[in-house]
Amino acid sequence: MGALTMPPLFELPLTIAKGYPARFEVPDSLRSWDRPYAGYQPPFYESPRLAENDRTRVRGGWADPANVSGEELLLWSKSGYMRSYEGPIRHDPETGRPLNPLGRLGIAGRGLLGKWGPNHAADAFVTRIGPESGLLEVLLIKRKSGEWALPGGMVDSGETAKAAAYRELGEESGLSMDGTRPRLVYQGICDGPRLTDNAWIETAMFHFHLAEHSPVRLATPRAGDDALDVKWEVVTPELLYSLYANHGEFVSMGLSQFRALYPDLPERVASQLARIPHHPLLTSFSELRGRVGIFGGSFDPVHNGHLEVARQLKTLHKLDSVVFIPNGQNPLKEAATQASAQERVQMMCYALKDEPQMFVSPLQARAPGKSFTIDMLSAIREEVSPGQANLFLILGADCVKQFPEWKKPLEILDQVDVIALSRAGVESPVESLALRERLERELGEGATKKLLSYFTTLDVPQISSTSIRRELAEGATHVRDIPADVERYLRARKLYALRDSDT
Ligand code: RP5
Repeated sequence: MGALTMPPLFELPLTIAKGYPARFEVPDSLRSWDRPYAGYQPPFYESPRLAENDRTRVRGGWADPANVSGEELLLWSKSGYMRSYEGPIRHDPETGRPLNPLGRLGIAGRGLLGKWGPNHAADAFVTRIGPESGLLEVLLIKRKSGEWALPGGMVDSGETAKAAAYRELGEESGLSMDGTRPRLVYQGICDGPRLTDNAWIETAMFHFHLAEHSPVRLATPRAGDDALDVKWEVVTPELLYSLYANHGEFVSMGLSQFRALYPDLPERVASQLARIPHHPLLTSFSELRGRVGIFGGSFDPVHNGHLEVARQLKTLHKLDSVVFIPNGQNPLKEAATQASAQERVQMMCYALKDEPQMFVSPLQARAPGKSFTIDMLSAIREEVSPGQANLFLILGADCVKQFPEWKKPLEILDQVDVIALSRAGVESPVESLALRERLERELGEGATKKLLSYFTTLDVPQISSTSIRRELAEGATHVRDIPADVERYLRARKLYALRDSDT
């Protein structure tokens, strides 16, 4: 059977929870809050359970009050009381209500979710090599809806996400993970039937892999709390598609990182995992090992030239993985015809879905305003030490020329190796003696040597995002040089097209 492809996060059809009114239908091209949509009139819905559990009126209540003023909601996100993994929270300019980072979902209010804005959850992705199957198995619980899911639940007030993952796992499966160190796989928004325009679920998913000698590997799980049943199940592509919400995507993300972490898996498991769709979204660097290429840029949109550069560098420099990091953008300054940072990450997810060991990080896309390379690298270094991974920063010739003007260039060179690029057949400024002398004057001899030590000339086609945007704006019916899934996505969203008639 051919490999099934896992759609990147949040391109799943939105489901709807019991009791909710029908969602106001939103075309993909008007999903983003950046695009004006005068006719948008979603129904307002809040379950009566929220008022019954109002924390300001009921002891132990888990819901925010309904009548919080716009000013107060703004204050909650300014003070950090309301906090999102996805970056700064946007608010509706009229009501002050927090706006779902996924865009318009067709229902206003909080639905069944207690908190305005992010409702924090934690999920446990527990794996073992099955004693009988000899294959990788995942622990699943049956939700009340009858769907199978990863064990997980809402984070209690004052509790950390990691503690919640341990607790939920214990409550729902009876298994205690003491002694097994989990790895953070994903932090961010989670699809599901309960999401609305003003309230959403964000989860932190932790991977517990039970080693051969772990006593828990052979323990029998017992369903508890709100789980109807619990089981170990061999991981297959079909299983992933059947799981609750986008838990299947979380599993595929976890396994993509797991493969990068354990390249020497037993052969049966390696061929089992080769059938699992690759999920390139990487929200934590802690799982990476070895030689890691860091490829920043605007990728507006990503095209085949970017992919070819990454493929060639991966082979030439024996990189274990390449992480693309689309740069951020101030949402207030976004031009109407440019893709938002979130959309550029999404396009990259499509572009990399058949490129195992290539990932896309939303690190910069989630950072507000202008973000500097040194800050990005320091954030990465907080998660992955030099002993764990060697970072190779991939820089085009123009960036090399400007490098001395960057913020803290010498510190950058302390943190990483640099792969300076030029294209075959074009005389590169990087090769010119004048440039080398200027760099030596401005950076010193040792730093210049480091900057140019992996200088690489590649034979890649000349493709530019600017000309792709121009072609689209001029109404081209087919654009060469971008992956088909990226083209499908940007057309559905009407990105880069003239949009006068949309609103
Ligand atoms: C999902 O809802 C999260 O991934 C988490 O598993 C779950 C939390 O909700 P409850 O299980 O508490 O309903 O979206």
